Amino acid sequence: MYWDRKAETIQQEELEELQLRRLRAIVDYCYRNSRFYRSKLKEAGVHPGELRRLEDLARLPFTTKEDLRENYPFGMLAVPREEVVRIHASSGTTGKPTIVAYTKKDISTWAELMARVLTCAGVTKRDTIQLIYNYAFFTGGLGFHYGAERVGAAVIPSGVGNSERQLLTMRDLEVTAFSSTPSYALYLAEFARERGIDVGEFSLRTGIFGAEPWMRQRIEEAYGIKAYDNYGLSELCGPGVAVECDARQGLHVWSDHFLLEVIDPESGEVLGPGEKGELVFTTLTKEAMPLLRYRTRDISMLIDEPCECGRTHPRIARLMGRSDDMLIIRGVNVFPSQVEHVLLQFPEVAEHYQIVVDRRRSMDVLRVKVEVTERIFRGEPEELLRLKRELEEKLRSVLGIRAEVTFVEPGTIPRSRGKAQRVVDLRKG
Ligand code: DLL
Repeated sequence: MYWDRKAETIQQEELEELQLRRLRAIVDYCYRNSRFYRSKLKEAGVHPGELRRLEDLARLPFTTKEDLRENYPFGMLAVPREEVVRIHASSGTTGKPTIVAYTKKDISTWAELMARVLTCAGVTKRDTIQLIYNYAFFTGGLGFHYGAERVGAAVIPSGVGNSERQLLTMRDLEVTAFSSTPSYALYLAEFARERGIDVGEFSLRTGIFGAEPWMRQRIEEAYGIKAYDNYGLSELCGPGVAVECDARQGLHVWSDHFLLEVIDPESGEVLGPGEKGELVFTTLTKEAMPLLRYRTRDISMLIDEPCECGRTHPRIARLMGRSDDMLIIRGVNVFPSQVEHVLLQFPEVAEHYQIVVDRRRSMDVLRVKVEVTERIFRGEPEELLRLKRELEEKLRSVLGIRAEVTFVEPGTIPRSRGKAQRVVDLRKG
């Protein structure tokens, strides 16, 4: 099932022609309308007219989050202020926030891409979808909202918080689809379990999750649904950049609107399919804040094989981490996602964990605090010891360094309504 069959199954050659046409137009547009890009392109010695092939993209300079911060709030705008109809912002955990602005057309394109996303996850006008997002600066709420309305589903804008009411709504209104951060989905399932409510008995059928790394199996089991991964970031629009189809063998990137490159984060060199690197996007159709070669810091790789769903848009593997999430522990590169991957293989472990890095006598130490299930926590000490040993062994073989596992009581690792805070690095203080 497609939302826009023609756009989603466009032939490779035609897609590349469209991309080149749009690329030339957007670079020219940036040159003419954005002071930031005019000077950046001049500095790099590139004139828009010189772009003849898609490969010429590699001649353009990168844009970074730093550029957005330095030009806060409106320095990246390519339209007059009166053309802006919406502004979202990132949380700004590291200093100034970054803002994203949209024109009327940008909002409409976004809704269209979200309609494709929702259709990929099997959502139709016959569905009732509950959107459990913070409907504020965060792009998750309104992004999904506009897309679901476009699809014609009945939308419940339930926002975050008040878990009891969320569950009541889900049950009484016979909700068939929902979307939230994966952390909140897990929290809500736990909240229900503690009150003896079986969410698996609700009418739910499908769920769409993203915004942070997540474990599919736990969510699917708890709710009895099929769960789809979707990827996006505020700077590009919000959710709506890439999504899994029914095959769930990678996420299709809507490449008629976002031109993707995968680069080596150190050298900036463009990598080929199957090579792990940083995702870089050029927006092909954005008006208010177009971005050329935007470095996301997200790590994944290109899957360049035809997909059984018939969509021709290239796929990326599920995200493997962020280059700025990478911890260097005793000289070894450790991604939090590697730890999560190991934990997921142990059914005795609950979905909540925290990675703590500390320094003891000038040596880095890695500790993984994990919640185990109630039965294990109260059970035989030998069993706990065996589990600890197995986990530590597996972590050591995957990470290449020793990690000390400690078990904590169920319910003691902080829960999040938004994105979870998985890493605590005490070395910096
Ligand atoms: O998280 C947009 C979004 C909302 C995507 C709802 C999906 C669902 P930001 O707050 O700007 O935007 O955060 C973007 O979140 O660079 C990734 O590091 C991470 N991220 C997004 N999707 C995924 C995913 C939204 N599916 C940042 N898996 C990105 C892992 C993800 N990480």
